[in-house]
Amino acid sequence: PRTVYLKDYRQPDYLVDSTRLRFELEPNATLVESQLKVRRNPAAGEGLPPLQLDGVDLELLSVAIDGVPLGEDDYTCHAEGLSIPVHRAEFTLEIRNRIDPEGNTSLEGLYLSNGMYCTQCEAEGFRKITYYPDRPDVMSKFTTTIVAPGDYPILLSNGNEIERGKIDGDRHFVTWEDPFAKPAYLFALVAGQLEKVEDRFTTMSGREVILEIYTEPKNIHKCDHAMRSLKAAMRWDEEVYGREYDLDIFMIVAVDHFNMGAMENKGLNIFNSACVLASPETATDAAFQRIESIVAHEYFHNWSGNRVTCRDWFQLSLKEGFTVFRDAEFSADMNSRAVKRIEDVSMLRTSQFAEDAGPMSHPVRPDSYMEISNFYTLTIYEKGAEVVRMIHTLLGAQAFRRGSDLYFERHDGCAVTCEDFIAAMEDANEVDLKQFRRWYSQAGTPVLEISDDYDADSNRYTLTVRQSCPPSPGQAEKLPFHIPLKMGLLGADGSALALDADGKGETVLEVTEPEQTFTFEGVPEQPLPSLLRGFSAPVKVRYDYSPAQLQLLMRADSDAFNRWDAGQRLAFRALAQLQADFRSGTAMELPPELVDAYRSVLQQDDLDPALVAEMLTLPSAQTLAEEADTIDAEAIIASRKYAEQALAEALYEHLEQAYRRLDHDKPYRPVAADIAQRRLKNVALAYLCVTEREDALALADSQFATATNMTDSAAALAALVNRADEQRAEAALQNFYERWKEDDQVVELWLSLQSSSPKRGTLEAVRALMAHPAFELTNPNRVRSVIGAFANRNFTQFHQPDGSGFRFLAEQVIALDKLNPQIAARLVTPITRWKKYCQGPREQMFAALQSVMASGQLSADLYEVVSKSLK
Ligand code: BAL
Ligand code: ZN
Repeated sequence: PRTVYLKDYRQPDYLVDSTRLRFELEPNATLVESQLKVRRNPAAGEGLPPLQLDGVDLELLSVAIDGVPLGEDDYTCHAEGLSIPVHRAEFTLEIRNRIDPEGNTSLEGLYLSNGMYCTQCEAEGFRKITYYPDRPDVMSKFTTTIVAPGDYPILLSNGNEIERGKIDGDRHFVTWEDPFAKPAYLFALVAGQLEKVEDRFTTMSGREVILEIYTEPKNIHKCDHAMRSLKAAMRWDEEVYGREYDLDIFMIVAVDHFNMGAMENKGLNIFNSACVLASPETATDAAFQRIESIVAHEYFHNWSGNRVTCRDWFQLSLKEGFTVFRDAEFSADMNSRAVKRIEDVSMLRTSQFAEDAGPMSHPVRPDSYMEISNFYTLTIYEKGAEVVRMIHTLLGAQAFRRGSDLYFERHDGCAVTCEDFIAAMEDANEVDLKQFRRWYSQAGTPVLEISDDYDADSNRYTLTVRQSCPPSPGQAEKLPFHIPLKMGLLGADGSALALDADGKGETVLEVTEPEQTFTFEGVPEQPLPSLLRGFSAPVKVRYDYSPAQLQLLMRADSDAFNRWDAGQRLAFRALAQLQADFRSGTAMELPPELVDAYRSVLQQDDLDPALVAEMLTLPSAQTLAEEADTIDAEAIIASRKYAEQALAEALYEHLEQAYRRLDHDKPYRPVAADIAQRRLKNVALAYLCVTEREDALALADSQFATATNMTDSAAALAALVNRADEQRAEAALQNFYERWKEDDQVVELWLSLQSSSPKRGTLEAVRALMAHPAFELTNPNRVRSVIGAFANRNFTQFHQPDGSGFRFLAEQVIALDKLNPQIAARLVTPITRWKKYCQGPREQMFAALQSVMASGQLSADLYEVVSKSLK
């Protein structure tokens, strides 16, 4: 495969003012007719170079220019598209081609999912539908006619419906017109036997918009939450960003076979069923919250992505980082702000930091790629969102809004760059973000080493901050970043100390130098610094806190995020010591301060129960692995297991009280206060069951038998699967499956609970699940629920010392690559991090990765990841 470089970007030679498409749907032979009004791009230079169109896996039937058919010698058709000589600066191009939706298992382009036609075009899927300049800076007005037999009653595309009717015999058609110019990646088509839930939304200017959610008939009762979330998101975007919806109709369709979570096609969002369908009986709180945030994310793209789109795919974070920031703020407003932040930061620290330190490390705006699908990463999305958040922190909410207003106004209808986004922020506020731009171009996670000094005679306190950033592929040396370091100071009793004469209790230090000192005058006592409040920058902070200082921060910091973070640091210290003990063969013993700290968290009645739940949760094995210089999986597993057991035993009565105190009979509502209660209740239950005591398992049995919502039911099942004996766990699993086997989303939960269980999810059990009728290698959700859950969420079984987990993953990746390269390339990730492991697993992972490379012709997707990881 070829490498594409940002530095080679050139404007498109030709523009497409309008695109008319006509589809005659047939499972194996869909006819696609296109009519493009093409025009030489005056900004691209002189002369009339050949028109280059992208096209993959297409059967070309005919080409005509201005109504005159071209012969086969009049153009060149190659594996990646068509090259057509051009003689006029403006012309109409007509192309007919055939495609095979049924045979399309890559789930890019047009394909069939449970008999429903649907599309996925981002990033480069449109070229699997027809020949086209498939690049985001070619924006065109689309009109789409879909012709299908009568057993496909619902025919949808982007924009507004303008015509429908019957054709010969049994067939019918619908024509859709999208008045907004868009790149091909935002095109969508759906056809099937679908039912819909309908609602209305009145926009801030008083326009009425029709809202429709389509699903298979059996799921029609699962759309209410998505509809509620959609309306909340529409209102929020008006209130917070001044953005109004622009078409008369907004549609969402749920699809079972989908590579991503969802897709923001103009006016016709297509969703992975798992990210849109929910009912209290079948979906957990986590699923409800995920749906709320993804529905909002896709809706927000209508402005940050569709109205203003990306010039090229190197700019992907322009729309994704900004939109993730927008959806995170929306979720924070809808739920507990602190808990949302903790969840996002946990994920970033565990998975994005690992990506940033691994072989696929890349800047938020990459310089090159082989296959763009590999760059839908945590770095582009989550770190990209952190970069936007830092601008928000540096400028403040009002100035940020001025910047976003200018950005939308200046670039409406255009395909632009990350540079344009920053420039709008600068121009609207007369600020200089020159150095800040390095966040877009430099990869790796910066480290802040912080030390301090207090001079009691002068009441002067100084903080010294040193920043560094480890090398990453292609970037040995890094220049200093511009880092917002939000902080405050605590006195010995935990009260906030004033940072200046005005009594300010919190500030944002702007770290810009390799080493920098910040001085605070008039500090009356030796302070305790609370650093990087709210995780104000995606960096690692090293400061030598004592256990007592961490306990004080846990108890008294005004920043809820840092209270949690102090607890994590305390747990980290303890777990690091336990790992050292394990390695040296010393008996493990939990430091009493960790037990004390967790006990007082359980006793603090004024805390949000969701925050308590987070504070009681030990750093995951994956997080410990990310933090380690060399990963010793055995020591990590042993230390965590020991710590969990010791905490559960030491705090048993407190946990039981917490469990019993929380309301068990409330009718289900997916609202923050109730979610928080259920979360704490179920964290307590999980801890109690760690002891494997009969009275704890009896609580799980009872909760499992009486639960009226999936959150409680799944938590009880997980406790039994992870802690009860074989027979008891099996009985619960059987019972659950019999009850829910017709429900796809619940079956996926059932699969993933088993695959991710350290006790039940052995490799043998995972192979057995793959032989279960519920498993399907062509369905990404099933693959993620079984193979993905095993490799990413079952640290214990995946890292078995014999290396069998790694070999298994390699086998599955090889098989999957032939069906769905995007999924294969994503799934291989855990073994690409071989360099960080100690010798045994390092060699085993490397060998597994080599076996993938040696297995034959790899897709471009998989080849890029594997070849970069073997280096
Ligand atoms: N654009 C791909 C799906 C998403 O990020 O919304
Ligand atoms: Zn997105």
